Amino acid sequence: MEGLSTTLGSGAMTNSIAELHTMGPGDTIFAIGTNTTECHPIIGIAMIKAVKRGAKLIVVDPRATTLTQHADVWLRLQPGSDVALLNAIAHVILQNGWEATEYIAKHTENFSEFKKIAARYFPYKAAEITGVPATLIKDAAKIIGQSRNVAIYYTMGVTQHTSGVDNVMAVSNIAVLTGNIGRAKTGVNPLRGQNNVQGACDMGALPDVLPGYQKVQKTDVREKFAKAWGVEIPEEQGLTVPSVLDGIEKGEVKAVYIFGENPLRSDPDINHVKHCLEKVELLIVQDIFLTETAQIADVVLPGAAFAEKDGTFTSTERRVQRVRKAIEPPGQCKPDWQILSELIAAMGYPAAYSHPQEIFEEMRQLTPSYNGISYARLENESLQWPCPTNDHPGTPILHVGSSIRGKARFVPADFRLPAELPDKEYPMMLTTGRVVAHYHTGTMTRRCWGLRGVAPYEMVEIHPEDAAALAIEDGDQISVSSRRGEVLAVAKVTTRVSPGLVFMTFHYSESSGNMLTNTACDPTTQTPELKVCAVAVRKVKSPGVHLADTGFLQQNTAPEGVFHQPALSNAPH
Ligand SMILES: Nc1nc2c(c(=O)[nH]1)N[C@H]1C(S)=C(S)[C@@H](COP(=O)(O)OP(=O)(O)OC[C@H]3O[C@@H](n4cnc5c(=O)[nH]c(N)nc54)[C@H](O)[C@@H]3O)O[C@H]1N2
Ligand SMILES: Nc1nc2c(c(=O)[nH]1)N[C@H]1C(S)=C(S)[C@@H](COP(=O)(O)OP(=O)(O)OC[C@H]3O[C@@H](n4cnc5c(=O)[nH]c(N)nc54)[C@H](O)[C@@H]3O)O[C@H]1N2
Ligand SMILES: [Mo]
Repeated sequence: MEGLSTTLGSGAMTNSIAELHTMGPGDTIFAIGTNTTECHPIIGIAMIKAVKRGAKLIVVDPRATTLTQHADVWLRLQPGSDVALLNAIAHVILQNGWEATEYIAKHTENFSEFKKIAARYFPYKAAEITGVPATLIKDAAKIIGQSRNVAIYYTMGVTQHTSGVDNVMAVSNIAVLTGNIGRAKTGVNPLRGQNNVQGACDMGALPDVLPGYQKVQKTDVREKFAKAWGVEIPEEQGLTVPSVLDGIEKGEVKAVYIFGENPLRSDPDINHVKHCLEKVELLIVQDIFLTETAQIADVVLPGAAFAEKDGTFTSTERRVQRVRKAIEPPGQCKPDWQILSELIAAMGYPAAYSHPQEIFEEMRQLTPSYNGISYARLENESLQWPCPTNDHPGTPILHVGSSIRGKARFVPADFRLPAELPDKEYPMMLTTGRVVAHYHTGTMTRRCWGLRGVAPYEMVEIHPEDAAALAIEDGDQISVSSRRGEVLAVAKVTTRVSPGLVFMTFHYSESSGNMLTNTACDPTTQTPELKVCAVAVRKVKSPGVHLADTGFLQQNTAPEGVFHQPALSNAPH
């Protein structure tokens, strides 16, 4: 299906957030690998409200979250076993004839192949792989198969695996099988993480595409851009992050220019990342703060923050919105577009832009899905792409009447094990993710004393049985180690995780989960398996944690422009 695979390539939601406000009896929300209330709270609250109005909720997550508390069915699977679970759900749907026969006949291809694979995934077999009782798999399949509308939402619990692409395909197979595409309150909806990650991908911040997902390997695409820019466009695809690091190791990558990322905390296996970034000949970092990555850079370029610049952001539902400068950037900071523009000029290309609007105008001429979006229109409204012409109203729902856009292709996949599983030496499984109070590597949120008060240090979730076996009590300082490194953190003894599983974030520099994570990647997207690795846990000392041990007090001197922080004697434990 040209249509659906284009959408998947863009990682965009097929549908719109506001549809959640209209869901109720007869509708189902299928949330898989997403801790929506902590990571997309506005959407998470809309989900819970829909459930209160009578919509059903199915949640697939190895950990208890706020969503699992509201779920009609919670499928508590072993991390990394989603393909087996989803294939078994498809198996039950097919066995009972709940598939959308007419939709499949009209709008899809490769159904017979898919049926063959699904037929092998008996619920009792999937139960052995996933740890989810077969009865619950059948319950979930029944709700999905019999609902009028099913809207699927997924995020990193699905993608951050060596089988990430298979997981995403298995998710969309369920939507296609049940005909839940191209209507309100349905769709395949990956919730994007940052305010403008959708926009960055739309603009070609990916290795293989130019703006608007136009493939760099297509001759006509390269010719179009070459003509507009007056330069030759290389035919070769760019590198993914893991291959940049490999390239440094091999001496093939000489310079790295990082902006808006802190890979020395956000990429797996920090020791390896550090080794590579220290080795590269030239490291340039452009950030709004002097991050760990910036501290080892040869050149630091100070960027301006969101409120200090003009431009547009494209949200997770493909909505392009105008952002307006509210305050002047401090000191020598400049908006990213201006730094890049000056750099291009210094390198001899006469592209002198004076305002982001000029860049937007140039971009939309070359990007069909943005062609009808202009600053003039954005003065009064926001628009969802594709918006091909000046009088086009934008597109809240993709693939309406999907036969026009080509057929949906079933892409069946078999379950594969994660790259690293617990063994004698590292007997527990670690999965990593987020808590509501902090954002990624904490460069911004750990500068807010209120948020630091809510979540001052890493709390490793560990099941009471495991804790008891290791003589660990809630609040003890523990060590978590993997084949790649070791960190100290505080134990949070809780049934949020199952026995054998521990959960950590990557928000805290002094105890970063990424000291431990595995660099094994999905073979297609090179997304690392941040959701599964093997670790060993041991007690370091008790009782309790002292804030000084966590680096919290040392870092507590307020940076310039930040409120001085009150004493934190009553910090939560
Ligand atoms: N507060 C806050 N909000 C954020 C962010 C932040 O750092 N802080 N980051 C933003 C960004 S960039 C992103 S990408 C999103 C991420 O948003 P989410 O993907 O929702 O966040 P995570 O905590 O990474 O993981 C989601 C869930 O996946 C589950 N999980 C782990 N392994 C598996 C598995 O094998 N299968 C399944 N089905 N589930 C699994 C975890 O238990 C967790 O509940 O959040 C965005 N929003
Ligand atoms: N273990 C583990 N690791 C993970 C994940 C996980 O679930 N587990 N999730 C992964 C995911 S989904 C993501 S998205 C990444 C996030 O990884 P990163 O993007 O590396 O993490 P951030 O801390 O958000 O870094 C963003 C940086 O941009 C800076 N910044 C903010 N605004 C601007 C601006 O306007 N201009 C410039 N130039 N800089 C700015 C901030 O100060 C910050 O240093 O982490 C990944 N790493
Ligand atoms: Mo993300």
